[in-house]
Amino acid sequence: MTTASYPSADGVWDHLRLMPDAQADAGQLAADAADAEAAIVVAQGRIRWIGERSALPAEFAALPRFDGNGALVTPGLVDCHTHLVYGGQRANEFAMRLAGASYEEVAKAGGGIVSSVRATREASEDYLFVSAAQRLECLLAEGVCAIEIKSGYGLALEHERKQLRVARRLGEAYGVTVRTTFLGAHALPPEYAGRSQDYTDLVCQQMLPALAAEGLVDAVDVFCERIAFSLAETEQVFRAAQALGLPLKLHAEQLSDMGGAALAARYGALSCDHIEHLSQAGIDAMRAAGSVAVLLPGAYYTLRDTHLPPIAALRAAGVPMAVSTDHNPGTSPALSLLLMANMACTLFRLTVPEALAGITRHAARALGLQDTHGTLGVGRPANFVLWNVQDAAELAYWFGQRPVRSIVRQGRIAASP
Ligand code: DI6
Ligand code: FE
Repeated sequence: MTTASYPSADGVWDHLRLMPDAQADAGQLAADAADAEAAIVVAQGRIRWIGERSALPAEFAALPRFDGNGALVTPGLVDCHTHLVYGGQRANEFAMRLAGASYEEVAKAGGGIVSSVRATREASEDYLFVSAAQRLECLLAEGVCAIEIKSGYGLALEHERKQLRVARRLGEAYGVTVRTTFLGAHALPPEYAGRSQDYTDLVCQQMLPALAAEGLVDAVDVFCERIAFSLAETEQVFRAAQALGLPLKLHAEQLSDMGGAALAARYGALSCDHIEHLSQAGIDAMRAAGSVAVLLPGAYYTLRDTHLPPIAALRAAGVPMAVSTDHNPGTSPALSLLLMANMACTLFRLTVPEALAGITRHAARALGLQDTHGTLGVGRPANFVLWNVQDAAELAYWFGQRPVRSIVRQGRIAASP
């Protein structure tokens, strides 16, 4: 299945109800979604017009019609934090943990992140493509139209390259917007045990410049944590990324408050992710920098974490909150963004509108894609989803259901009954 096999979505998408807050420019549709039926005109793969159907300009009257039958329409979903490309899986660790093994015991038994590094290094590029494609298809079937994919299971130039190449190939094959993030500073590879500084130098001086020169890097991320990279090492990577003009993201304050978010904000990071242990100083710095807070309830759930991210303080500060799967084989084997929206509500107490903005508008911002994705607006690539639901709240309410009616991705009909 490639993008060429999807039919064009050009025409009038009629009898739609717009999700509240779906539009880039709130002024375009006067009446609220619940009251007025809307239409969206797609031309040459872009949104040409959007508004109340009764106001559809005559010039579009003769275009092909797609009857939405009153379906709710949302912007295409955006999954803004994933580690989708890796070898193997780690279900055995799940079983070990259920039997009482600690994280250290799992690691001693050859598990943990290094087991995924081993499997990724052993895997061919084609194997990685096929296995990640299966996972990507789950996310796409639920209406994901843009996705971030990180490296970080290669931890050596050729293997990080392999992961990022697969991420690019997935975007081309499926006609989905893929943002690649270089996460060479994810863990210390076994051959660098005890030589963290040497590995950080390698990341900054060799891996990152080489991969950036190959056009494989859209952003740079670091796992800043006691068990991963220090604040000083994180800053070193940030400097290297900044010198190359690349935007930054950070795995920050997941297990402890390292002050990573404030550092990332100082460097103008697009987002700080996880942030269970984020301090008020970190929140203030993020607000000042305009960084997005990316919430990852799948990892919180899998790790049976009990330390909630500071949602009320983030809300009070007006920091935009995104919600993502954090799909990875160790701490979040999640392949449903709608389930993450549900968990963000039940576990983190987001409101439904916050959760829905978290998987659309704010997720796009976390990737620097706010001008093209996450909202509906004239001139944007046509990325939207028609849902068989009465109420937008149902998108966060059901779990295990996939109430998709049609998906328009990059101006093509990627799924329809
Ligand atoms: N934070 C996480 O929770 C994952 N990576 C990260 O930076 C864990 C990845 C793994 O266990 O494979
Ligand atoms: Fe992650």
